[in-house]
Amino acid sequence: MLNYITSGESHNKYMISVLEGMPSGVPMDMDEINHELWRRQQGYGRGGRMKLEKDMVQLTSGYLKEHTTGTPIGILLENSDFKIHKMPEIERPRPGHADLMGALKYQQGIRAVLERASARETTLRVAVGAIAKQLLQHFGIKITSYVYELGNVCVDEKNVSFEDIEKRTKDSQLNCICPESEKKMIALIDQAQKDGDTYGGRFEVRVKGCPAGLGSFATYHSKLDARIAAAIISVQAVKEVGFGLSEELGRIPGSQSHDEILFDEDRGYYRRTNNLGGFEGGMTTGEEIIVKATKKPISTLRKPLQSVNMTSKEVEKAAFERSDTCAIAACSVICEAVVAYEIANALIEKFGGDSLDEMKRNHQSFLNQIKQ
Ligand code: EPS
Repeated sequence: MLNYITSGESHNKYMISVLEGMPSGVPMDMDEINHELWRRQQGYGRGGRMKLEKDMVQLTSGYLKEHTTGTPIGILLENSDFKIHKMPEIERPRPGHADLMGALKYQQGIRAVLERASARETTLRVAVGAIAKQLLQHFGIKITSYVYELGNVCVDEKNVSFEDIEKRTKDSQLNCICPESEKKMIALIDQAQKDGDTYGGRFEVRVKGCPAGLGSFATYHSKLDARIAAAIISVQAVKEVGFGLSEELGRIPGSQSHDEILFDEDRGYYRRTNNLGGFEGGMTTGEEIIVKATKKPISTLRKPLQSVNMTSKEVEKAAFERSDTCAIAACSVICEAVVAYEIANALIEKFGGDSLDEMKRNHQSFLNQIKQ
């Protein structure tokens, strides 16, 4: 099984992660890993920090001759904006951030909390996800995402294909599939910037090529959809997650909800529709995985909300420091990464984790079994 931990603060010198459980023999394309980090830095509405950083990682262990060795992989990223020891303490917690509860619980001030709670930590999660993606490609599994809602603008297109998403998001500044909607979203971000306000948004993550039978109905912790949901919610500022038609399933009858079962000699069992987003009983059905998520607006506001000075206990406006106006495009890329990690973990759990070749043999044998 895979496991990883991240360590590091937003303005400290290094961010590090250790990923254990990757099988041996997986070719690692460092350009591809760093390209994913670049994707995370994009998106209209990002703040000044992204101009200071050129996020790149080094693999410091578990990697030899461009292949994984099957031992723990060390991941190292250096922050250009290293200044944590010179940064002032903050007295006025920002509503929506980890500031208040973190300071009350750990008693080390707000600075110590926000530096770790910052979404800068997701650099490492994207690096881990990029490594996971490199494993997944050997099993024909691909992941993409797109932003479909921001403020009152919504791309309401049903049945957009995976390939269409890949093609139509390519030149987008917001990882969006519709240029007209994107223009309106950008106008909202511009207005928010003028108003000292921020935006979140909604996006979809898709996984194509996942075999049926990953995860299990047997226990709550073996349900793969539950693991994906927890991983997505753990991404900074994500407040909602769903699968397939998601909240719409609460409004329509069963006859319009469930995906009828068909069989074909070549394909095995398959479905005409995919309303449940690729999961039944916590197991993959072999259809595309469709995850939907909502990110709340960035909580650092240039026109701050009311707060309380933690020293004087006087009512004051919350603190402001440099931040983004909108990071929804980055969030969709981050969530691709955390989904990639969960799928890779389930794949290793099912098909064994010593070497890539062994996994491939086990994978093929299972595919033959479920076609009969
Ligand atoms: C982030 C870096 C941060 C913020 C953002 C995420 O940079 P700085 O705080 O130096 O401007 O842009 O962090 C937050 C949104 C947050 O609430 O902490 C990054 O690399 O993604």
